Amino acid sequence: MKRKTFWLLTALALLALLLTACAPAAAPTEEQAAPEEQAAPAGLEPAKEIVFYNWSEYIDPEIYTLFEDETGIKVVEDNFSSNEEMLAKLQGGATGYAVIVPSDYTVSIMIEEGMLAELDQANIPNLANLSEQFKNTYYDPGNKYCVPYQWGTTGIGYIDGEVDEPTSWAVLFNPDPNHPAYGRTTMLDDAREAFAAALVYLGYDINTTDEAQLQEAKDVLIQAKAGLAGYDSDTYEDLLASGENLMAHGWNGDFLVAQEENENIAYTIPEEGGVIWVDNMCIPASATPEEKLAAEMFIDFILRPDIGAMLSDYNYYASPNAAAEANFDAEFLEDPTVYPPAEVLDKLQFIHPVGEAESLYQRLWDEVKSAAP
Ligand code: SPD
Repeated sequence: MKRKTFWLLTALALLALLLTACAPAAAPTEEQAAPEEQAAPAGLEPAKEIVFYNWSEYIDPEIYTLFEDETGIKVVEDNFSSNEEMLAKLQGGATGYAVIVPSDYTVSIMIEEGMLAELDQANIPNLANLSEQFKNTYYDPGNKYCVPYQWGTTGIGYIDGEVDEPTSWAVLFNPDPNHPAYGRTTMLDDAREAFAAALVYLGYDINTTDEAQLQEAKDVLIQAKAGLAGYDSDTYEDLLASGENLMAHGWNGDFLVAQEENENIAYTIPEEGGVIWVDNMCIPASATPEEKLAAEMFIDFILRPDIGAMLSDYNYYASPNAAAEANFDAEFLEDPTVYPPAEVLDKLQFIHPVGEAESLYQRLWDEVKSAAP
């Protein structure tokens, strides 16, 4: 076995451990080829139009055209910038969304609150294309409610050559006025991601509910503000590509996409560690039966090997779809920014739901946002 292949398999095995840590064991399922055509079940007509509520710049719009050409169903996209924004909108009673894309811990919260519809897996035969480790995640064993969409990590992007590789989160939390990125750095506008970075820097569990530790994390987040140009989850990679900023807390694939425009963009996970996450396609409980059927057809379409490959080719995130991975080129499969090596994976943690402490995180985050730099 080639060294790189061995390394990739080791990394995926570690990911499997992280993902299934709290889940019961699943019976292995044979991978099967994707059917070429997906027929709608008899008796119910799918909606003619559905709304896909997704993170920004996370899907190739050509996929909508291909889906519509084949099924006649039009997909309209709406975007959110954080799990909390999407959750608040749905908790506030928003309807009309057929497919949403929450991350792992938010799936747990939504299942607990009865906000997700159970999938009719008979309408999603391409589920068989998922890698084994994504069929039995700790937050949705057996894909009862959701189907993994893409996965990735949270770290720091920077302009190589202008900024030394940030090997510690201290570069954000202990800002130095003489650092070239001082005042030209952004952090994600995302409560759980921001607290995760601060907590990992302080050596605490990123899912702590200890109020003293969270206060300490709040203090370093406020301390970081002196060196920040702002909080941004949607355009931070463009601001690096244009040269306006030199450093950003963000998601691995976004930096790789921006690298197309500025080849000096690099990505690293500081030595204290970082976040690993899986985003998922789910159907809100509020979807009508027609929307739900159309949503399941869309999810099945995304799970095709060719469409899964188009997705990663566009957003540069790793795919949970084993059949799609077979279409990836070696350069992508061996890119450590996409598939972290085992020693990095070892230092990554999933964000988990923190129950009643969710509101404490939110209150402290509001205090961070409103504090003077
Ligand atoms: N541009 C799309 C980025 C999607 C990132 N989702 C990650 C959420 C992790 N908390």
